[in-house]
Amino acid sequence: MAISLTSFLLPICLFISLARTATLTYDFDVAWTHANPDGQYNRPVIGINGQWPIPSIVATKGDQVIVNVKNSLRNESTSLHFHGLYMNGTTHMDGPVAVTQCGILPGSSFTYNFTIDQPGTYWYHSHVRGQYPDGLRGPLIVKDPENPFKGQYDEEVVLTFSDWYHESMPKLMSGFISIANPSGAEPVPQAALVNDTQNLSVKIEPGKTYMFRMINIGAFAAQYVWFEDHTMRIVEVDGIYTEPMDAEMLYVTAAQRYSVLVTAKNDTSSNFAFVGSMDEDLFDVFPDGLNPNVTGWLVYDDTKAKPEAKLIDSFDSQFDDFTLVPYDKESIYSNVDQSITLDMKMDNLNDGANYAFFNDITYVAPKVPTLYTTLSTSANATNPLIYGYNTNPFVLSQNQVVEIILNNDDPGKHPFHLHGHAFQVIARSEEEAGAFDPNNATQIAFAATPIRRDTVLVRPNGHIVLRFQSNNPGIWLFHCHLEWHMASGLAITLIEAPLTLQSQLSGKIPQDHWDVCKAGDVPVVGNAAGNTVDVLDLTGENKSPGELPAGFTGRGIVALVFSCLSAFVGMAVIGWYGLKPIEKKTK
Ligand SMILES: *[C@@H]1O[C@H](CO)[C@@H](O)[C@H](O)[C@H]1NC(C)=O
Ligand SMILES: *[C@@H]1O[C@H](CO)[C@@H](O)[C@H](O)[C@H]1NC(C)=O
Ligand SMILES: *[C@@H]1O[C@H](CO)[C@@H](O)[C@H](O)[C@H]1NC(C)=O
Ligand SMILES: *[C@@H]1O[C@H](CO)[C@@H](O)[C@H](O)[C@H]1NC(C)=O
Ligand SMILES: *[C@@H]1O[C@H](CO)[C@@H](O)[C@H](O)[C@H]1NC(C)=O
Ligand SMILES: *[C@@H]1O[C@H](CO)[C@@H](O)[C@H](O)[C@H]1NC(C)=O
Ligand SMILES: *[C@@H]1O[C@H](CO)[C@@H](O)[C@H](O)[C@H]1NC(C)=O
Ligand SMILES: *[C@@H]1O[C@H](CO)[C@@H](O)[C@H](O)[C@H]1NC(C)=O
Ligand SMILES: *[C@@H]1O[C@H](CO)[C@@H](O)[C@H](O)[C@H]1NC(C)=O
Ligand SMILES: [Cu+2]
Repeated sequence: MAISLTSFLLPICLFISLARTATLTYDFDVAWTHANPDGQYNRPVIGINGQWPIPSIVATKGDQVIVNVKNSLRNESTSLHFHGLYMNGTTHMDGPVAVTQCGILPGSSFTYNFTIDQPGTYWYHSHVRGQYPDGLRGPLIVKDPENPFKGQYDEEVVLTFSDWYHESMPKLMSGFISIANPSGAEPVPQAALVNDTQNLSVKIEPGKTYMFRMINIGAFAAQYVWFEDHTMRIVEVDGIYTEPMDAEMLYVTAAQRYSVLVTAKNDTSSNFAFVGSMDEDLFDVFPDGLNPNVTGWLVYDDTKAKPEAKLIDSFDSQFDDFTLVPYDKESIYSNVDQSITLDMKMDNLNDGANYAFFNDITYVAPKVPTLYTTLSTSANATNPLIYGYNTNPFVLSQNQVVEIILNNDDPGKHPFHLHGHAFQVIARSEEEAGAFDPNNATQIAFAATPIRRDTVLVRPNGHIVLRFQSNNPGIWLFHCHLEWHMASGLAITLIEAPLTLQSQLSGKIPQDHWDVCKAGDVPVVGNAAGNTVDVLDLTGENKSPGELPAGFTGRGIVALVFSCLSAFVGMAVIGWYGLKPIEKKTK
C-alpha cells in the first residue's frame, strides 16, 4: 500500500533531467554574396549572414528550434524547408511555398519555430521553385544522447556532397522549361563538390573510429561515394538507425543521407583519397572537359603526399540500400487502408515545353496555399476537389496505413521524397521491370522488416512501393527531389487528416505567416482558386498549359522548334541546351 517517497520521486527526477532541452535560436539574414567553390568560376550565391557555405543547424533531440529568417535577397522570395523533420503538429513550419506558407518577399521576415523529436542527419534548404541550388542549402544535424552506436565511434564529421552550376537558377530554369528544350534535357552541372569545395582534407588520427554524416545537398546528380582502402559501416539512413552493414561504395541520390562508421588505420604511413563521382546516367549530354569527380583525403600525416584517386572500372560494388534493416526492426505495415497508384511520365504540353506527370497531371501551385484552404473550408476540407486539379491532391484519413505504388514510365532515375514522414520501402524493382503487379508472387514477397527512409530512388522504367502511417496531420508534398523535375511538376499533395489539422491549427498560425501573404497579395481563404462562396467552384484556378492536340507529338515539336529557332532565336540557344531527339538517354 505505502508507496515509498523515493520510488515516487525517482521517475519525476528522471523526467526532469531528460526534459532539460534547449531552445536554439538562429538569426538568418539571407542575401546574395559571391563564391567560387570549384575554382573555375566566381558567381553570385545565396548566403546567410554574409557567409557561404551557409551555417549548419545543430540541435539535440528534444530541442526547440527558432529560425528567424530575414529575406535580404532583393530580387527573389524565399522560404526554408527542414528536410526529413516530421514537423508533427507544426506543418505550417514545413516550408514549401504555396503548400504550407506564402513566399517570404524581399524585405520581409518570417520565423520558423518547431520542436525536433527525432535524431539523425538532415538538411535544410529553400523550398521556392528552383532556388536551393543557388546555394541556400546546408546540414541539419540532430544529436542523440541515446544513440545506440555512441560507444562505437570517437568523433563525427559532416560531409556534404553536391553538384554545382556556374549559371544561376532563374536563367537555367527559364531555358529548361521552354519550347527551346522540348526533350526536357536537364542542364548538366559544371562540377562536383564536397563541403562546397574540392580537395578537402579530413584530419584522421590513427586507430580512431569516425562517424561520417554524408548528405547529398545537390540539385540533380546522384553521387557514388567511396573511401579508398577503408570500409564504411552504415548505421543510419535519412534519420533512421539501421542494423550495421558494411559497404565499399554508396550511391547517394540528391537529398539522401547516410551515417557510416569508418575505422582509421593504426599507422600514419600514407594518406587516402575519397571520391564523390556524379552518376553520368542522368546527364543527357556529357560536355567535354567535365570532371564528374570530386576528391578529398583522409589525412593521417599532412607532411605526406595526397595521392590522386585511383580510377575504378565500374560502379558495380555500390551498396543496395533496399537490403538495409531498421535498427528498431519495425515490422511491415501489413493491412493497407488506402493505396495510391502513381504512374509517372514526361511529356510535352501545348506550350511546347516538357513537363513531368503523375497520372497525367503536372503539379501547378494553387492560388491559395493548400494549408490555408484546409483551414478555411470547414467540413469541405475532406473533399479533394477543393484543392484544385493541378495540385494533384489526395486526402488521407488519420491513423491509416497508406501505400504509394509508383510506376516509372520514364527511362530516367528519380529520387522521391515525402515530407512529414519516413516510409517503408517494401518493393523496389530493377530497371525495365515495368509497373508493379500485385498478382506477381515474386513482387509481393515483401521483407518482414523493410528499410525506412524519406528519399528513395526508383529505377528507369521500374517501380517502388512505399508504406507509411498517417499519424501526422499536415499538408505534405511527395515529389521528385531533382530540382528540375520538381519544377516541371513531378509532385502530388497529401492532405493528411484535414479535420484534425483544423482543430490543431485554427487560430494558431502566427501573424508573420499572414503578413507575408498580405505583402505578396496572396489570398489565404477559400479553395485553390480563392473562391469562398462556393468552394466547389474552381473557376479561375491555376492550370497547366493544355495538352498537345491529338497526333501532335514531341517529335513534331522538335521539328517545329528547329524551324522556329533557326528563324528567330539563333544557334546560341541550341548549343547551350543541346537540342536532341525526344528520347532520353537509355543505357
Ligand atoms: C582540386 O585539385 C584539382 C587537381 O589538382 C584541381 O584541378 C582543382 O582545380 C582543385 N579544386 C579547387 C577548388 O581548388
Ligand atoms: C537575382 O540576383 C542574383 C544576383 O545578381 C542573380 O544571380 C539572380 O539570377 C537574380 N534572380 C532573378 C530572378 O533574376
Ligand atoms: C514558439 O512556439 C512555442 C509553442 O507554440 C511558443 O510558446 C513560443 O512563444 C514560440 N516562440 C517564438 C519565438 O515564436
Ligand atoms: C564539412 O562541413 C561541415 C559543415 O557543413 C563541417 O561541420 C565539417 O567539419 C566539414 N568537414 C571538414 C572535414 O572540414
Ligand atoms: C589496430 O590495432 C588494434 C590493437 O592492436 C587492433 O585491435 C585493430 O584491429 C587494429 N586496427 C586496424 C584497422 O588494423
Ligand atoms: C572519374 O572517376 C571515374 C571512376 O574512377 C573514372 O572512370 C573517370 O575517368 C573519372 N573522370 C575523370 C575526368 O577523372
Ligand atoms: C514477376 O516479377 C518478376 C520480378 O519483377 C519478373 O522477373 C517476372 O517476369 C514477373 N512474372 C510475371 C509472370 O510477370
Ligand atoms: C505525431 O504525434 C502523435 C501524437 O503525439 C503521435 O501519435 C504520432 O506517432 C506522431 N507522428 C510522427 C510521424 O511522429
Ligand atoms: C461544402 O461547400 C458547399 C459549397 O460551398 C456547401 O454548399 C456545403 O454546405 C459545404 N459542405 C460542407 C459539409 O461544409
Ligand atoms: Cu525526377
